[in-house]
Amino acid sequence: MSQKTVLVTGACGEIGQALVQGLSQQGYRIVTTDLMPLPEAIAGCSSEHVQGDLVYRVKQFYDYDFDVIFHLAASLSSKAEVATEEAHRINVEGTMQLLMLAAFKSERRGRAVKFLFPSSIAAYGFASLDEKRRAGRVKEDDYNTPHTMYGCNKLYCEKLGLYYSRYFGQRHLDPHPPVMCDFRSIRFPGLISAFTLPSGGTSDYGPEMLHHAAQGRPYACFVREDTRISFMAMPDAIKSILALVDARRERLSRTVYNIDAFSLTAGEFRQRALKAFPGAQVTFDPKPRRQGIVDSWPEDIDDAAARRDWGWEPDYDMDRFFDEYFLPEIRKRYKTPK
Ligand code: AKB
Repeated sequence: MSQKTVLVTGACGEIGQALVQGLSQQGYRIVTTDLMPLPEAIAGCSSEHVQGDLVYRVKQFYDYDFDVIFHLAASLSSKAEVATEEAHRINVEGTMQLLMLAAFKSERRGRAVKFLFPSSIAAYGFASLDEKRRAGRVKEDDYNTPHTMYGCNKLYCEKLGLYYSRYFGQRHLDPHPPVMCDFRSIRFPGLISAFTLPSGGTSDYGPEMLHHAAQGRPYACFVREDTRISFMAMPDAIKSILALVDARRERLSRTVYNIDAFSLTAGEFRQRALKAFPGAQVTFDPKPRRQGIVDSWPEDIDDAAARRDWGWEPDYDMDRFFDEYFLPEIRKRYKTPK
């Protein structure tokens, strides 16, 4: 079988770096793009790196023949709230231009370009904390009322993906409709990597607290102790992307899927940090704006559709996440004694 060529945008971000490593192990030819130069850890995995602002670079990608586009570049929730127009430009314009490229190429070569888009629990929004607590496990089509620019951007891009993969040109009812692109999206919870730190997001308190504790640095958590959302180990996030991209189209009943691993409060994060690193100094100093964002996100996610359609199952529940992934890796990284 010929080697597949893929594009990874936002390759220097947290998901980007882990995904590029995963794709490289699977033998893909990988073209990467990001505002930044590639970090050393993944430089050898990329056959070509295009550095610069994606919105102005997409035209250049019309010369390539990608089998899959992994569009990860984004301005995350906290950052997007302080630079809303810029976030809209990055999150929406960049996605729209790549979807147009995928649609054009799919029709032109008569074979669908797959388009993998990481969406987020930020696509949800609750009117109040009370509503969040009552909602429990949330399904994909419920509470689609995001409170943030980032959440609005993600939800709208999910819809754009559906449009370009089904209805673009309104030729889907033609006797011989053109080949459309194959858009697939996952709504991710907060992600935690032992190797990289997030920046610009609002679920960042989880990984930040753990990385600080492991380094013996004090951490003031910007949300209340009782704040609860879903989290996932980075290896599971990569596993989900690779599984969804490989899933047979006819098995997929939707374009957008929830996935879930475990849910815990900021206070439980602190307990775990103290247990692993007894000298850890974690305090709580809630910041109203960031607190409001996390309060609008679900406590728990219903991922039944992903489990049914493409066999989704996380490898790491909460105990396995700490005991078998995060703590062993982080101790090596920061050389923390057991
Ligand atoms: C963020 O906090 O913005 C992201 C997300 C939950 O999508 N990590």
